[in-house]
Amino acid sequence: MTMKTRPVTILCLIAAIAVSVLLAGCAAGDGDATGGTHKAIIPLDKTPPASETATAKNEVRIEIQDFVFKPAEITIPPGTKVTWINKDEAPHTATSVDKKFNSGGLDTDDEFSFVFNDKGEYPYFCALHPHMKATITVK
Ligand SMILES: [Cu+2]
Repeated sequence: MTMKTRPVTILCLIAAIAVSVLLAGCAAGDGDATGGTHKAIIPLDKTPPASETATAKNEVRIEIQDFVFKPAEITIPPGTKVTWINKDEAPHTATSVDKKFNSGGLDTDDEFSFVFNDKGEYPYFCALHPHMKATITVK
């Protein structure tokens, strides 16, 4: 009796091991595939902000005070970063006539920066007080 039962027990063990190896192999393969695609996406999202800040060579500040951009007319070389700061109690914007830039509403002491890389004339105004006009010339 003992001689007949042993081969059956061994066959059962081999079958059980084979099934568990197959299941484990499939599960591990799925995990690697999804993990790999997630990692590949992350670096692409981080590249644009770094290149924007790296292009600024000089920096100019324009104060908005008493409903006037000071200075209202400036000439700068390409690659200059212009920062507007609102020194009034009232909110203002720095809004490009040609829609090249738009600060949105700036409250007291709020700042907005834009890097001018291309030569040209950039007239702008305050969207809240359209009589406030100024121009940046890049050459
Ligand atoms: Cu204004």
